[in-house]
Amino acid sequence: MAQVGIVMGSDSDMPVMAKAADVLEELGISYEMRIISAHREPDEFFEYAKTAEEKGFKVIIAGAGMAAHLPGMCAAIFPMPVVGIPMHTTSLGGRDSLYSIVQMPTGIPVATVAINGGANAGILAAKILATSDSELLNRLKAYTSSLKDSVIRKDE
Ligand code: RP5
Repeated sequence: MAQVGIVMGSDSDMPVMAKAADVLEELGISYEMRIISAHREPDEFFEYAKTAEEKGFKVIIAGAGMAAHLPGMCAAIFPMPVVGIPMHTTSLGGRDSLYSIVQMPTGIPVATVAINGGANAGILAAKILATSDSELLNRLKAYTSSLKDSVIRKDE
């Protein structure tokens, strides 16, 4: 059973979303990845969001661009945390995506990472899961230490 659902609005989002998946794999977290457009296939989207809890997801990572309603609509339906990734766009540089995802109404938050912040979305999802998984927390600590080591190496 997958712990994390990764969902994106288009296959054009895949290069960014794959970075979230890479982090989850590195940390030993199971995930299911889907491409579902909330606008182009609303029935499929609602089915996905409504069944996400019974499928066992503890977090959803949702990425979309432009009028990026997918993460917010996941948060409206799925009762556990949703991490949103705004996609960079050629017309407005991703500000359209960012504002669409981050400006949620009170009561329906989306934990929004930076534009194209796929890796950080994976890390944030891992940190959420680590609040109730001490072994994962240890793996996350090792991951964070490895980042520190890489900074030190660059300084030498
Ligand atoms: C959004 O529109 C998707 O998330 C994607 O970022 C953007 C463009 O989609 P395509 O026209 O490339 O399919 O729904």
